[in-house]
Amino acid sequence: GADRKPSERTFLAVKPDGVQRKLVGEIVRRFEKRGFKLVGLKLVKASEDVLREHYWDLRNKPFFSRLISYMSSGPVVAMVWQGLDVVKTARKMLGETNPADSLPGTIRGDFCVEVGKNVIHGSDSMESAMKEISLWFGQNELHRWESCSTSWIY
Ligand code: 3AN
Repeated sequence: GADRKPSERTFLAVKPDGVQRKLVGEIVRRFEKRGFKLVGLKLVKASEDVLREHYWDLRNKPFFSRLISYMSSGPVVAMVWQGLDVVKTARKMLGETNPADSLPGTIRGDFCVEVGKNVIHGSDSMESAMKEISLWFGQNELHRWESCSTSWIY
C-alpha cells in the first residue's frame, strides 16, 4: 500500500556519545548492509533551537534539559536513509529506548547501557520522519536516487 513505498525515508542521528566513541562507521555499515540507501549525511553541532523542536514532544519530561545539553555536548551525525519499511526496520535495528531492554544484535543492545547516552536516534513514525528530515536537512542536501539510472537490489 501507499505506506510501504520503497522510497520511504527515515531520519537517524548518531548522538554525541556515538560520535565520540567512533561508532559512526559501524552504524552506517549496518544500514548499508541491510539494503537501505543513504540519502543524506552530515556532521553537525545542533543548535538548541533545532534540538528543542526535535524533542518538542518531550518538553515536559523531567530529563528534557539534560537531554538538550547531552545532544549539544558535541557534533552529531545526521542521516537520512531510504528503503522499504525503513522507519520500522530502523527502529528494530536501534533497539529499545532503554539499552537494558535492547536485545544483543541491536545497536543499543550492542553498544550502550544508559538511557541518557543511547548512541543513536531514529524516527518513530513516518510522520515524525518527515518532520525531522525537514528540520535537519534542506532539500538540496538530500539525494534523489529515483532520478539515477542505476538499478538496485531493492
Ligand atoms: P527514542 O529515542 O527511543 O525514540 P524517546 O523519544 O522516548 O525515545 O526519548 C528520546 C531520548 O530522550 C532518548 N533517546 C534518550 O536519550 C532520552 N530519554 C528518554 N527517556 C529518558 C529517561 N528516562 N532518562 C533520561 N533520558 C531519557
